[in-house]
Amino acid sequence: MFSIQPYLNRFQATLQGKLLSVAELLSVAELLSVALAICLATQGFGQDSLADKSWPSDRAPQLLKIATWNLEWFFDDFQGNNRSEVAKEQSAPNRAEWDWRVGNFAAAIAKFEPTILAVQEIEDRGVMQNLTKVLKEQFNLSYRVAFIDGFDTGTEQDVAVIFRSGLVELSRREQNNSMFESKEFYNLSKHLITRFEWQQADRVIPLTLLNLHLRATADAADLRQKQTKLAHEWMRKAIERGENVIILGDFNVEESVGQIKAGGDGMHTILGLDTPNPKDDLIDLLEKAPADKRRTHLILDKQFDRILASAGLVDGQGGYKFKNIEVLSQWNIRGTGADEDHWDTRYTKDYAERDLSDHHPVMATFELTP
Ligand SMILES: [Ca+2]
Ligand SMILES: [Ca+2]
Ligand SMILES: [Ca+2]
Ligand SMILES: [Ca+2]
Repeated sequence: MFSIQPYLNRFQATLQGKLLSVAELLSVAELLSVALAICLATQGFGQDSLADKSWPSDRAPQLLKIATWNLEWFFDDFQGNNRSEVAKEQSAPNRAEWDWRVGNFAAAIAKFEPTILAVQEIEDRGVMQNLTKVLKEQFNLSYRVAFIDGFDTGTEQDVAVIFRSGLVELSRREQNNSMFESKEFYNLSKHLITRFEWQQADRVIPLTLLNLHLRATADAADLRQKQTKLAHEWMRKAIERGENVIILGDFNVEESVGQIKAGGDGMHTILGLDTPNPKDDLIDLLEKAPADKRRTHLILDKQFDRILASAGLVDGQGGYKFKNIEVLSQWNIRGTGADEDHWDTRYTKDYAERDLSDHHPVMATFELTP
């Protein structure tokens, strides 16, 4: 009987031979890239070394302006991509209302021109692209969007970052199993890590930024505390090594500047003050705002929105030195004053009077050190 098997075997052997040689080639390439990585690592990848002279990083801006703003249910009028009832309810009621919001947020952002703006309560990448399109077309400001879909299926809210320059990497992190089983941590469904690098002469200035939206309401303090523990743990080693780290966003914390204490609402934890090593501590920049200008909420007398920085960004060792922090309520409040009824009139208030969000933008400015 004729059998095809020997031919098949020969074919397979030939194929394997070829695959093997491809695999061998690959492993040589891999070895080379590992060797290259080791060379780069021994040269150092820090602030004072240039990893690759052929591809300098984006030019370091003289003023690095880093802002955070909770855009309050920044959801477009298309509900076909929403599943949860609350997401549908909170979406813009129609295209005209959505265009109004996008246009007015863009106009506000154009007033303070942040290098990096971390945002919370946004629907998805698409709404951020709506915003950056208007920033470009109407205000001639180029921003790009950094976004990774999160896991808050209840609200469908996400966080994102828009930026003028410098982005080289973005990611999200997860707890490992031992962390999960310890019950000391609580998942951060809304977070984004972005890494930036800027070039100043022969120096590369890196920055790792963690944008957070923590659990809301006073009774969630226990969960929020566990979320802050996770956030700090993720950044701890980088802070210890003296790298430039910023954690910012809507922390929803009840603790105001000056009221922070161990076992409180998470501020003590996220600032690294629970760990004995002072090298993993961060600085709450809102402390440096005038005492009567720290409120970040439109309706509540709260300081929910914070920007925390590693020591090198305050003393200037990191390539940028902290200059000032401002709560920019003037670009959020419109008309004659803050709308006390904002939560009930977000889409019905007179356009001339209507405020943009229930949170104000907060911006920290850093100056390039010579
Ligand atoms: Ca939608
Ligand atoms: Ca979403
Ligand atoms: Ca510490
Ligand atoms: Ca108003």
